Amino acid sequence: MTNTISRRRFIAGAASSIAAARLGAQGRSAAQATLAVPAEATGARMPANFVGLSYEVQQLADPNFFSERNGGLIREFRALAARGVLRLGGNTSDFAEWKPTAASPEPQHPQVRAVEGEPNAQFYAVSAEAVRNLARFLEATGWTCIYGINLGTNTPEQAAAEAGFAAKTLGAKLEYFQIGNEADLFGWHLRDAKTWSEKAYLKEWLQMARAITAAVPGAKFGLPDVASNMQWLTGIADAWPAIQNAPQVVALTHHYYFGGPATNPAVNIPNLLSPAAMTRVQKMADVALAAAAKMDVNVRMTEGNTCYRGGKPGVSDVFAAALWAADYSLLLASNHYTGVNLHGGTGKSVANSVGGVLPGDTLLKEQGATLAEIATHPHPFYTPIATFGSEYVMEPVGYGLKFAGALSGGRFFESDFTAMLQAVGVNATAYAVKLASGQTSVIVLNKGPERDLALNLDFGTGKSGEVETETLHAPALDSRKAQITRPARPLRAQNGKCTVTVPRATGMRLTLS
Ligand code: BDP
Repeated sequence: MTNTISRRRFIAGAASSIAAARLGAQGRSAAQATLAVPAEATGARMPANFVGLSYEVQQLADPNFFSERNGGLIREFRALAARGVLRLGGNTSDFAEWKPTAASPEPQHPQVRAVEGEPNAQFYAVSAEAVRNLARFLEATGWTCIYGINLGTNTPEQAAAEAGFAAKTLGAKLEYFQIGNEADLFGWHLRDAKTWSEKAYLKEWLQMARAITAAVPGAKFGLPDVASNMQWLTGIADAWPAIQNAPQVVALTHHYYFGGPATNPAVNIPNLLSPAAMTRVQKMADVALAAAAKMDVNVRMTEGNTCYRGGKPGVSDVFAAALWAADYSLLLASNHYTGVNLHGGTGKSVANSVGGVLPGDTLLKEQGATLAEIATHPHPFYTPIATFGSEYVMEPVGYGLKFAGALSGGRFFESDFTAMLQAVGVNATAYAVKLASGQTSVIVLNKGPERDLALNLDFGTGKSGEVETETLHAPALDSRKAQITRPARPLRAQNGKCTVTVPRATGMRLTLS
């Protein structure tokens, strides 16, 4: 891939500055590094609407949630990004039933196999009113949506009826449909594990997508929205050319959670922020990009977060999650992903998606937390926008996404800043883009708690001017609060060069004006 080639070339060019930086770091508490921004931005473009959130479809069971009257939620969406993509899906999406009018009868539901230790599946209705309100909510936020249709317990007729109404009502605010959530896990409860595969999925998917396309000419789709089996993307891309009369697919999609569940001791701050965590993301991205190239479509990370089954208190809801989210988003953006949707929503909808209880609550109770203490945590623990009573609050993980989102609309400079920083012994990553305005903007994430980073940043010969800085910070990695602030006075770049210290456990954005 050109990406890799030019990255290697850049490393070779930068080898001398790495060596110099290594020497400089010896015997000091701050690591020293020099990053030189290449002359041309030739990497991925980060779409203007890159930032995304993912919510359970069950959230639509309350038509007042995504509604133009829900001012607090609208405010937080807008604070997160001026343009973004709301993805509706999650486990609950495979138990939704379409209810076009108040008098519509409940459809017959197929038998769903009971899973030991889990409550029975709960079906719920998505009404026409909820879809109408969703359209107005999107209008008020400036966002668009990816609309999830039930595959697990649905018929092509019902799917087409719902999609027809959604397409008409959402208009240009509909990015595309997805059919089924994490179908790679259907063998667990919704299908026969012995016969279920990506081939069986594709057969069912085609039947539904064709029914939807008949109702919505030109309907667009993302697929397969898998939990983790990346081979499905490869298998689908290989099978695609032989499909006659194929529905219009615009994106390959998948999910990624760092780990889980909350009771897993490996889900902790050092592991979350370790370079190895991002190496795993890169490996998945390589598979997704190769499959997408074969199909000539985009890739999107439609769902993910720090810890599955609703998140982990003290990991998902603290500042470490902000640094993780910023790094994860920018790594995917620099890998040509068109967006990232961090999962969240209300405690009830996400608890319903994972069997009724959030393991993070069980953990807190075991640790002796009182109900009042438990109530200070967001529910679910990983949600970017939390609900506390009637208030909506942006959580640290949301701040991380917002911070990364500031590079939206830019084009990446291809470089391996991250390898250079790690070579000087600091757990930091960096990304640089040329913004749509023509300005160069660099984000440095010094994720480790140990070392400050003394950075010599070179924007390029002849480029002088003010350097605006913006900092993503908190008192500590396990702090429940995150902040994005701007110092009163900007820095100055002389002949392209400026020097700055990025403190440990801090993100910094530097923009040359
Ligand atoms: C994903 C599901 C979503 C869950 C989430 C979780 O799609 O519905 O809420 O995991 O486990 O796999 O937190």
